[in-house]
Amino acid sequence: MNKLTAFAILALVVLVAGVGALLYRASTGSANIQVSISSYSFSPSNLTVKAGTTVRWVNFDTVGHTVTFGAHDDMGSGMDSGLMGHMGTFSAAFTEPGAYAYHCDPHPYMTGTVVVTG
Ligand SMILES: [Cu+2]
Repeated sequence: MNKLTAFAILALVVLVAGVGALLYRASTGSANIQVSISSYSFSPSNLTVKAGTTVRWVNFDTVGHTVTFGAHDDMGSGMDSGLMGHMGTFSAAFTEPGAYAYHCDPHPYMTGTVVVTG
């Protein structure tokens, strides 16, 4: 095989890999955004994402936390992660534009907002 053929094959492999990666991304939706929970706070606590984005929370604390949407005194009004232990995760897809406030149920002073833009 001459050098030109080898280069053509290499270029084709790179192209196929690139297209494959794009298709994979398209099939799994928009980019995922991560919110860290550590030292009793959400980081970033205020997040703006485009509609269709999946946000993933990861609890780096050894203490259990929740990601609970809606008011603290109005349980059941929205999504709730349930208690997440160390390295526990919770993912939520945001499809409708709006501002979504959440807090940690055991520690209501832990608050955050996800703003979804169209
Ligand atoms: Cu908490």
